Amino acid sequence: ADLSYDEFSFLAEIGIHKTNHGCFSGSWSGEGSEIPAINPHDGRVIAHVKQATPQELETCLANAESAKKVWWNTPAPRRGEIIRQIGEALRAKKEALGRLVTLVMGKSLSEGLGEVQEFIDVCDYALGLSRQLDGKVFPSERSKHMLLEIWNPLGIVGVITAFNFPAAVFGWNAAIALVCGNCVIWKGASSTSLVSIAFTKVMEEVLVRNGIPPAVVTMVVGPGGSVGEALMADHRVKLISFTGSTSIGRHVSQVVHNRFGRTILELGGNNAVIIMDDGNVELALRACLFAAVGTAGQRCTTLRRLLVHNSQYDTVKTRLVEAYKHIKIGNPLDPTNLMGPLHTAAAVKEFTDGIATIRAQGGHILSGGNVIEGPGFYVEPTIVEIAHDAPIVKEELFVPILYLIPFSTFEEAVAINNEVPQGLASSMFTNNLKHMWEWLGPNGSDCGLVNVNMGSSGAEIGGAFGGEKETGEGRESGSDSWKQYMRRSSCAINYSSELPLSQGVKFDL
Ligand code: UN1
Repeated sequence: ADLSYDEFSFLAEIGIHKTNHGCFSGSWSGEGSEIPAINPHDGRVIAHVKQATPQELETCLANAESAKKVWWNTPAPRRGEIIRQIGEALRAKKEALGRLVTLVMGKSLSEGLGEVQEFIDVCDYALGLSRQLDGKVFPSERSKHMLLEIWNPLGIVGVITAFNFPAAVFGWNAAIALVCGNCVIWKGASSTSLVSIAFTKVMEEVLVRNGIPPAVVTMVVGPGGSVGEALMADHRVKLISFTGSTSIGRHVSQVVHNRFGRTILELGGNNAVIIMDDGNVELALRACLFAAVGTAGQRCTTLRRLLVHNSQYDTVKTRLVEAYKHIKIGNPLDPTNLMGPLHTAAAVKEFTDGIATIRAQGGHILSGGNVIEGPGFYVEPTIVEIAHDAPIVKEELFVPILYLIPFSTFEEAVAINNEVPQGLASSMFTNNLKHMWEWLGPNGSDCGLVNVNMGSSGAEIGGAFGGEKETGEGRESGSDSWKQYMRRSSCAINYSSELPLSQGVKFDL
């Protein structure tokens, strides 16, 4: 067959072959049907992957169940040391892994490398955390009693990731879940399965080198309808961390909560940046360009709605339309290109359907709006003028379409920011302290990520990442997100010779 595999010499370096096993249960297998890995740049097949069957998923879970006690009895600082080694192994292969992310996802090379860097950073973060998984001690109301809390691992954590961040989002979850003493089972998007395979191989090598059962990290590539459903429904998987669309996320929530499992849901965003009358337009334009066009508009934090104060509207509009003419689009492996293709042919259809709906709802296209002819899934980055309350503006189109919306007051801007069902990322450009603090407080943005004088995307790992409303629930990565990957044991200890009851209750015979 016409495989482009041989054109990418870095693939062999990171363990990717022409045909790959799509299941790691402690050893590699793949009994299911074969799927192609398609290069979004030219639509050609890079390599093939043999998917996992539900039976192979079962092997993963059974092996993880037996590995979990070894792992959770490994002291946390030792776990941190092993995660540090995973970070080192990623550093050693950063160039090839970054290229792989770019090749199969289609994001620019700088962003592909950035994903590997984000995984490395969160490994360092987890190393620090490994000596800080602390509980509290409380004063007891009873004499010679002690109240304290101990954080224990959950067991197995399932991580289901999307195509747009095929490595970094797994990294956030895996590094934190592992340092907390959990085993991790990973189901990545099928279309980026080569990334799941390559990163799992890096982790396998480190675990084995340290004498840790490799089933501490297992991985499946498989259809959502069979393998995905079985993973979500399984009682051994105590937490499912899911990244994807709101509609699938709603289903995941129902399946997992129905069995009283836990979820972290990172679903759709509909992110706004507000440029106030005193906002720095130079800064804002640069920030908005990356936030709207970076990753070809396929981040959950992508800027979708740019709200501009009337006094600055015409300037921003003219300058932005001009800037869009200079965005270099093309093969994302060429580092001079800022924007690559969309990820799939389905995304191109989402773009064309979206443009048709925008036109039908009174939207006016200022720039772009077309599919770029030729092989690969390329479209023009697009700017649209449309009413802030048009129905299409309330939806998340996962493509590079930016809505330009004017406003006249701070209150109006905040109301528009908050009027969509999603609540992930937001930002305001202002130098007015009063407006800034209002924006961060209860009368301001209702999103999980609230920025000032920067774009909506590109969050650092140190904060807790996540959103409100239809964006889902829970937080990943930094701050105290680790607590979601553990169960809290509240412990009451009596070291007296008496048995006083709490609340002064008497119960003596
Ligand atoms: C996502 O799009 O799924 O803040 C996550 C950002 C990235 C993560 C995006 N660090 O844009």
